[in-house]
Amino acid sequence: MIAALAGGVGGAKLADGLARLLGDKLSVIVNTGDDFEHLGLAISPDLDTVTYTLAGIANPETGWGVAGESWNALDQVAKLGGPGWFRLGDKDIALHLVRSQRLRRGENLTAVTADICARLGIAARILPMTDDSVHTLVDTAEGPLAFQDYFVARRCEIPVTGFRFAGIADAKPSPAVVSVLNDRTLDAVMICPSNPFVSVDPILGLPGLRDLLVQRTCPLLAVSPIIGGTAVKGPAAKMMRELGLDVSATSVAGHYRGLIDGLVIDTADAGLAGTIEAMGIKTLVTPTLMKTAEDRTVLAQSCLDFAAALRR
Ligand code: FO1
Repeated sequence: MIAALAGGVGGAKLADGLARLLGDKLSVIVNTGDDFEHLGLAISPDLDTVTYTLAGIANPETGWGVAGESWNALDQVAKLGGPGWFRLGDKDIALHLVRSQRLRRGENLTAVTADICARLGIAARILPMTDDSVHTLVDTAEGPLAFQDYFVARRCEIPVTGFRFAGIADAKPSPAVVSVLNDRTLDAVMICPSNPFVSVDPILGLPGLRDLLVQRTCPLLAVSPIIGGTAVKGPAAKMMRELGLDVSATSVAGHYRGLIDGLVIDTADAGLAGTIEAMGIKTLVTPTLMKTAEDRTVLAQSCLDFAAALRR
């Protein structure tokens, strides 16, 4: 049994590699700090990205949304004076409609997600980190921005000064997440190559979650989302720079220091292994860029082998 912590596109790719190898022996715990209500619909961007990716229907160009989309509904929304900045495709809207209706009827996000995953033929368990509301706020010189306003509407252009997760103090990890992390048969926990600040920190910041990880009896490893001084996708590198950090796998190691046993870094960063090992973190140097489906399974297998070596 393996648990993976994931956010958006990069995390979903490794989760997909793990899912191809492990099937129902994998639980993916997903960030919901990006969730928001839009056009009256409950949108869970990271859950959607992981779900579509594991279902094999993700849009290969964007990484988010559904492959082969049409945009009739959104075009009509814009024509009627509604917001067109957040791109909801016709197929994608179906998921938001079904989820929103079921949440309104009183089901929780974990149950709704499980049913949608079953209907899409996904064997792995995809678990929202919480059934409670947590909203990531990005602090900027212009004041705090809601995450999607920062990410999509403002295209991550405005420099960040920090992050907050509104509601997190009153949120709980879902019972399913607690049960996975408490499972004594768990072989490893893996932090996918997701943005440490806005994808992984909301998960780690849930009350009690870090304690569950500290009490684990299996190795905890992370995969660096920074390769050769840059992020493969998304604003992680830009955020590091704006926060005054060195843009490197070493900073990722520093971020997770005291929590992880091992860090997987790219061959481009082989020269950093010594510094990271000196922090007390075992290091695996291997290709981490996932361009093809095979890259995903190869990296997933390397992570499983690394975890097995850390167990010994
Ligand atoms: N990301 C964008 O950059 N532009 C969009 O218009 C957009 C729409 C969208 C719709 C549904 C969904 O599930 C995700 C969507 N994303 C979009 C991705 C998403 O906002 C981000 O990737 C995550 O929040 C960051 O992990």
